[in-house]
Amino acid sequence: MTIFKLSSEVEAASGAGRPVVALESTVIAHGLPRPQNLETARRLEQIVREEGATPATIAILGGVFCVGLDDAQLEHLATSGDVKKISRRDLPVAAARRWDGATTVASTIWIAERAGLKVFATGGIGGVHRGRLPDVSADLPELARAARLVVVCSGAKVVLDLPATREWLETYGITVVGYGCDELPAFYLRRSGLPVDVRADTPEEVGAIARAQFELGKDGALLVCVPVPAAGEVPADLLNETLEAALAEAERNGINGRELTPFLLSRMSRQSGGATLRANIALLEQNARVAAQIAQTLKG
Ligand code: PSU
Ligand code: MN
Repeated sequence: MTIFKLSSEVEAASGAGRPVVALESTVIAHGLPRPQNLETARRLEQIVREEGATPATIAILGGVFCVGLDDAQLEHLATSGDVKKISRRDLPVAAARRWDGATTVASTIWIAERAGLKVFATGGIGGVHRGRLPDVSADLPELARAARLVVVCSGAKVVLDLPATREWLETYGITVVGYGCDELPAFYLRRSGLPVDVRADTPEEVGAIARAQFELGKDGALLVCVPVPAAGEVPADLLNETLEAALAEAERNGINGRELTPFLLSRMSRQSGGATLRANIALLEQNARVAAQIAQTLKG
């Protein structure tokens, strides 16, 4: 059974030391509504290409861990409705049972590293959830375990307990870079009031820190946090209102586990009249661009 499959394009680029950017697929299958999910998946790949890098969207199809998808595969993920959300714990089951699955940040990191990729772009990472249950996304321990990987995001999703998530990153020694910012971005918001470890203003500055980290052999992904573009930011009042309502509704309906994040994101989008959705797309596009620019500095 062949479990890993690199697309010929990704294999050629990676073999020649050309820049490649990994992209996750949970955001396509479970994070964004139709039809924006497929449009965004295609757009992210296009942006990576515009920056001279090769996109490698990662997903599981028929149990095969695919690194680099063709358009029909992207469309299948976005429209099938029978694509599972695969975190790290689900990887062996997905392979054995030949599932179709979209990979979260955690499982995308796991696959990207094994495919030898160095840069990965996403929207917002998972983290420590609010609420009574100690629900901590598998994204965090996987970020801590990874090595030789730069993860570009807009901080942790604002639905989370951001101070607790920030502490977790510090405890596990994950270096947090603010890209053009001094505060950890809060996904739909540009600021959180929480500090980053260092500010970098150019892809070259990030590349230098990444190369030092790789040379040291230090574990933990290098977490590069890019604030949502100002034009896409959700007004704080609107955000707080919709977030409170979504959290209360999740609590009332007993939504938890892997359902929780997609539930909160979709409720907030509806309640904000699409403002959070526009912010999500804007930050995803920007992160893909920044990731490709960083990948350019790490090629070879
Ligand atoms: N970023 C987005 N939208 C998303 C996600 C991230 O802009 O839907 C996904 C990622 O795949 C992340 C997952 O890994 O949400 C976190 O889910 P959980 O809290 O269940 O670990
Ligand atoms: Mn969880």
